[in-house]
Amino acid sequence: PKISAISVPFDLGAGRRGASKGPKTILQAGLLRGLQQMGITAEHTGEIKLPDDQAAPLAAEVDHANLKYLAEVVQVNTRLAKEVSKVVQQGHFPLILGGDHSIAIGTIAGLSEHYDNLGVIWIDAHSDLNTAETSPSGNIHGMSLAVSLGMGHPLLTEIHNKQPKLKPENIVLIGSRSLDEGEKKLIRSLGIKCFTMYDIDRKGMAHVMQEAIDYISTKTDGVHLSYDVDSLDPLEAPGTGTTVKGGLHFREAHLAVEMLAEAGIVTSAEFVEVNPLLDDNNKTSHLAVGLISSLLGKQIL
Ligand code: DIR
Ligand code: MN
Ligand code: MN
Ligand code: MN
Repeated sequence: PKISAISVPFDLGAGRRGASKGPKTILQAGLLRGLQQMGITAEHTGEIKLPDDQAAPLAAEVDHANLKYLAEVVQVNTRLAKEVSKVVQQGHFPLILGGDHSIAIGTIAGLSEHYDNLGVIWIDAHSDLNTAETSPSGNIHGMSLAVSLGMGHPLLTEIHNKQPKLKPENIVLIGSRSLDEGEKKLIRSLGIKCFTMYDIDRKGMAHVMQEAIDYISTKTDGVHLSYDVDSLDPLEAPGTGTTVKGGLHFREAHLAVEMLAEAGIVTSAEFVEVNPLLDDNNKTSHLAVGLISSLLGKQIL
């Protein structure tokens, strides 16, 4: 299908500013031109409108509840959910360009309107399974997957109505290496499939991806790929807000999306946490373009 790229220039869900500039630098790195050269029809539907100042008073009120910029996060994600839903309705493939990872709340909310059993492949150094009660930071980008499971502040979980958006058995985490105590407990208690860096080292990325694809494809009616670039090793992806050593190598990161392309199961995707202010010559934006191209079918030969 046609690719509809949606920019979300939002970074208040993260602890540091700059991911708001990610969509522009990813586009400037030649994303659409590259896709067109592959024979793919791709359009840019535009930018999701940023929160207005009206959001500020509510935000101040709830900052104490360990949910930083709650009102702004709610506004942006409500708008994003509508846009994503519209793109699916049109029969196009939603490709969301972040922005910090809090935008997964809106993406998944919009998708959930169209899928009864949405699968999510979450490639990230983190699991983003915190709630206000377990979060060490109060940053909502560390809570987006929990919100999609129906856990967290009602203003977040009730975005775009349907509740919960996701079932724990339809999630696969890949690349995890920085998990908070509350997140580990949740992964264990809900039985969420989790391939940590240990598993990737032990079994190899090809084996892990095959297991992930087999696990998720039989029981879901659509698969969303949520790709946080901090899953990569900081040597490959320096332009991101919360780097963690010991991450995916360049080829492992590409193999993951190449195998997803081959399996033909992915129905939507988002690439998040590219922060050009922390980057080295837009290296991380170019990396994102390479990963997106591979996901959409680019092959070496
Ligand atoms: C940490 C960091 N677990 C938190 N999370 C990040 O603040 O909740 N997620 N950086 O991508
Ligand atoms: Mn159309
Ligand atoms: Mn994340
Ligand atoms: Mn992360």
